[in-house]
Amino acid sequence: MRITRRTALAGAAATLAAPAGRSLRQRAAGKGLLYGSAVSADLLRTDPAYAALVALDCAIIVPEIEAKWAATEPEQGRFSFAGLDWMMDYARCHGMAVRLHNLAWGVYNPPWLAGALASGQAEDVLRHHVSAVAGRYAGEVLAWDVCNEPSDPRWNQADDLVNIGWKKALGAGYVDAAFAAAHAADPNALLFINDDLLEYEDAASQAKRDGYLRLLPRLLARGVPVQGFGLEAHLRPERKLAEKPYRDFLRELAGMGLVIHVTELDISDRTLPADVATRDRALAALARQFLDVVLDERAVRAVLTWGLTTRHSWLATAPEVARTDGLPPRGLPYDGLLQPTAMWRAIASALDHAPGR
Ligand code: 9MR
Repeated sequence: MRITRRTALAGAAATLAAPAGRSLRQRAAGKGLLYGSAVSADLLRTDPAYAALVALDCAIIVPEIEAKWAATEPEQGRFSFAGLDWMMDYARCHGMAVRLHNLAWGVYNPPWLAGALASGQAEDVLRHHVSAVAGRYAGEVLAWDVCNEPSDPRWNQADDLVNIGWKKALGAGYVDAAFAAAHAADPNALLFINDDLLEYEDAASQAKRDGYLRLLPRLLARGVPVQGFGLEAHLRPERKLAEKPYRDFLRELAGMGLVIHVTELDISDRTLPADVATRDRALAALARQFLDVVLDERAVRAVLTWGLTTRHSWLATAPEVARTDGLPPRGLPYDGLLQPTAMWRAIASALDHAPGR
């Protein structure tokens, strides 16, 4: 179904469970920020109450799946753009910006890709894919996650890059090749590296921050067009945030001229007690603590949660983040019944208290 102004308005008219007062979108806009969420084209089409909340609160969306390799090039040279085309249309009708995710990652790749990378075609395959996918939406996209989760200190790689298929085939230069192809295909999109597990006090997070402070200057010095850094922020209440080192890290990124987006904020309540009030207090406190630190940095221009409601979220299903007692998770702005959570209120309040930019 193509989206028209009429269907867009019908969605917005569906019963809203949203809190009275200003939406997250409006609160963010007042500070020169974009608030938004990861979304699914299928769910936007089939769940009108969810779609109405997205239309209300989001000024920016990112497809959770639709722009990944397995979705866009399921067979070599055969591209599939139905989901993404629909989503770009949806964003245009609702006046939303779009982030697209992603162009080079070690996960959610189609089965044919490993063989193609191993058989010496890697550079052609990468260039062809990036030019077809990023080229199709050129001029319409605010930001592309070009390389997703390229660094992982647990692999202890001298070049700070995790050894995925792209690196095995092309060496560390796969990052250069991906960014060059993305820039050629869509010179207007901001090109990002996006990564997780950067915010804690533990040695792994510290090593990862240090790794990026080595890697990024090297990339920039050789002219790789990295323009943004995405902080995934899949937070865990049992791990302590490294407030000061994290602030310093963000300052360093800003000092390199990078735009920063919070790209995938959510909180796993897996280790919290069952009691809803206790859980909500912990989730709200952590969301607020994290956002207060991050929003103090003026290079941060967008905050996206990885989903708007736990009705549709990996927090409910993925074994590494879901609760073991089967209770529905609460670490997103709306619960499974689309009622605003304590996290909605924490995000709203953090936006209200953020310095303008
Ligand atoms: O939430 C996404 C899940 O539905 C997919 O199955 C999975 C594999 O594509 O990716 C999940 O999203 C991930 C994102 O793309 C990158 N950062 C971590 C996210 C959660 O695993």
